[in-house]
This record gives sequence, C-alpha cells and structure tokens, in this order.
Amino acid sequence: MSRMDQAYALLEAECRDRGVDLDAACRRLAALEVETPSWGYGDSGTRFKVFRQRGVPRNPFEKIDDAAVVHRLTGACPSVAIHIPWDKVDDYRALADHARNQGLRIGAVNPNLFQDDDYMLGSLTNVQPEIRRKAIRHMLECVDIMREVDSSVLSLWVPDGTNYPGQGDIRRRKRWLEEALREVYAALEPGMRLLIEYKFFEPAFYHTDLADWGMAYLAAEKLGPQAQVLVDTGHHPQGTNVEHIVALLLDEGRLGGFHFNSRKYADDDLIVGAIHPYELFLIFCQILEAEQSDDERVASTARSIAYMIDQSHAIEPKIPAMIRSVCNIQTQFAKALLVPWHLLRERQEANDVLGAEAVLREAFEMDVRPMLYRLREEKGLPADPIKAFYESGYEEKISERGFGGSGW
Ligand code: AOS
Ligand code: ZN
Ligand code: ZN
Ligand code: ZN
Repeated sequence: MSRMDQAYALLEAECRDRGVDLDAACRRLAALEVETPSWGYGDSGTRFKVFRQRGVPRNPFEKIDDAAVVHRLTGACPSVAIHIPWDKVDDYRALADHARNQGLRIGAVNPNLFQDDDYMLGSLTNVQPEIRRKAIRHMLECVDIMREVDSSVLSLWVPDGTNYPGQGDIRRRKRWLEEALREVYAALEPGMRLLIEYKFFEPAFYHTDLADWGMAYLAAEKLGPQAQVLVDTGHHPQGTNVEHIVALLLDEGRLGGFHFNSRKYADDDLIVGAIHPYELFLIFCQILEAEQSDDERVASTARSIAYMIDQSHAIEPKIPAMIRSVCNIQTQFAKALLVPWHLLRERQEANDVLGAEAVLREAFEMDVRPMLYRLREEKGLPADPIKAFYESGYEEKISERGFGGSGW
C-alpha cells in the first residue's frame, strides 16, 4: 500500500467513527466547480503601481488559453468570467468557440461601470440622465453578449457612491438604481440570473450606493426571483461574520454566487484561503448544511451557487496563483464535507456549547490531502498541479508574448 493509500485508509476509519461517509464526500468534492476570472490572468496592481509581468495574455483569447491550463491541471475550473470592455472582441461567438475548443465555457459576464470618464460621479446613479442611460445601455449590451456566449450570469458590481456628505442625494440615487436595474432585469431571458455584488467602500469613501448585503438583498427582492446577491468575501468591514450573511441569504433563497479572495485590511484581493482559512471553511459549512435542507428552496439555492474567484494578482505569477486558489478552495470545501451534521445537531440540542464547537473544529483540523490526491488520481490529474505547471513548459512558451496585456 502506498503512503497515500494508507493515509486514505486512516482518514476513512476516522470518518467511519464519526459517522461520515468519505466516499460520498469525495463524490461531492469531485463535482465542485470554480470559475476563474479573465482579469486574474492579466497584469494588475495597486493605485501605486502596476508591475508588468512577462508572458501575461495580450488579449481575451490568450486569457482563455491560460484559464484552460488551470482547468487542465485542476479539473475544477470549466468556466471563465469575462469583463466588458476589458474582454471586448468583435466576435463573441468566436471567443466562446475558442473556449469550447479547450474544454471551457464562458461564465459570468461582468459589466464595467467604473472606468469610463463619464462615470466619475456615478454610473447607474449619476445625477445626469444621459450618463445613467449610457450605463444602462452598457448593461443591456452585456445581456446581448450573454446570449452570444451562452452565459447565464450577469454579475453586477456597482462602484457608485459619493466622497462627501451632501455630494449626492442618497434617496434619489437609490431610486435611480432601482429604475435602472428594473430595466436590465426585464431584458433577462428565463434561466439568466442577475447577481448583485455589494461593497462598503471604494472607490467612493463616504457612501456606496450598494454598501452591504442588506442593500443588495433589498434590490434583488424588489426585482424578482432571477436576481440574487453575490458575496465577495473581501467586501466587508473588519470582523464581519460572513458565514452568518451566507446562512441568511441561503435561507431566503437569495444567495447567488461568490467572489472568493482573501482580505487582511480592506479589499485586498489576495489568494483565497491564504489569510482566514477557517472563515472559508465555515462559509462552506453553511452551504453544505443547506444543501441537505428539507426546505427545497434552500437546498436548491445552495446547489445553484456560482463559485467564482475574484482576485488581482499584483505580485504573484498569475497561473500558479490561480491554481493555488483553486486548491485552497478545494481543501476547505473538503474539510466542510467531513462535518458530521447529525452529531452537531445532537450537541446543539443538548446545549453542549463546547461539544458543538468541537464538531466543527475537529473537521477543520482533519488532514484532507488524501481526498485531494484520490480525486486527482481518479480524474487523471497531476497530484501537485503547481509543480506540474512549472514542469509543463507553458511558462517558457508564454514568455514569448513579452510584456503585453493589462488585466485592467
Ligand atoms: C470590485 O471591488 C469588485 O470586487 C468587482 O467584482 C470587480 O468588478 C472585479 O474585482 C473586477 O475589477
Ligand atoms: Zn497614505
Ligand atoms: Zn468582486
Ligand atoms: Zn472587490
């Protein structure tokens, strides 16, 4: 027996003792899909400096090539999110075909409401009707692109807000936003979803029009069932209990997707799972528990979540950073799959405070590497995808691209 088979057997025995079906957990892990963002492959940085890296994609087609490499090595990333106009092309069907030829599909379409000079004082909430109209038109154009690339998710982050008290009329802006979203929502086809992201600050520093989950929820609730909330893990003030937000949105059938990343201080967009792995684990605990809910609406909401990475790799080599992110997500997801829910319930009902906490913590402390190795083995994937990347020669190959493209 190899060392890994021994480790798997040990984990299996431990799971059996705890009443957890390891094979079922592995099957669920194998079905986990994580979408990577086209902009995560390009150059990015901070407001101080964008460091250029050799070999980054020069165009949207090359971003898809890099995303395909991540999928080939991890087996878990069959879709890539695009950002318009960063990924503007003449022929979107050709872009979708290019993805398909490499076993990928285009996932969420992200409108850009923050880089046009006209949007300096707001896009969908600008006091000038022509600018609001321009922003709405851009969103409708994104719905058209969704049709062409066969995407079902329109992922909206509204950067709008104000820097000073009195600068804008908060209530009027709220109504303009609602009006705009109603028009965009009406253009969605059945099966398409509008995911509404929130962020409490930046680029605006006094007020943001969609500052928190409650505001995004309210907007979604007013629009209808095809609108849901997107939780970007980096978009909360320090100390926020993100898994609580996740639980609440699940229970209301309004959790549509995630943008995964890590934050230490603000919207740092660091590698997911690098800073607060326990938080990521607890988020997955809420989701996996909800997947088994008797309430069909809750269970189907949990099963339809769009898991997406939203990171900007300022100093990291892009492709290995993306692979690292996917592995970190898989690791915490695997741990959450090892929670014995019946035992947790039992201890909660017995008001066993320490016992209940121990159930979660002990799952977090388990070594799930044997699950990940088995999964990769079964899918014919390399045991160490980052090592496999460096050995593949791809890095040398793309260095011929020179210093090319910016993700931003
Ligand atoms: C911005 O902070 C958000 O996280 C958005 O999702 C944004 O569109 C994305 O990061 C690309 O810039
Ligand atoms: Zn300073
Ligand atoms: Zn985001
Ligand atoms: Zn962000």
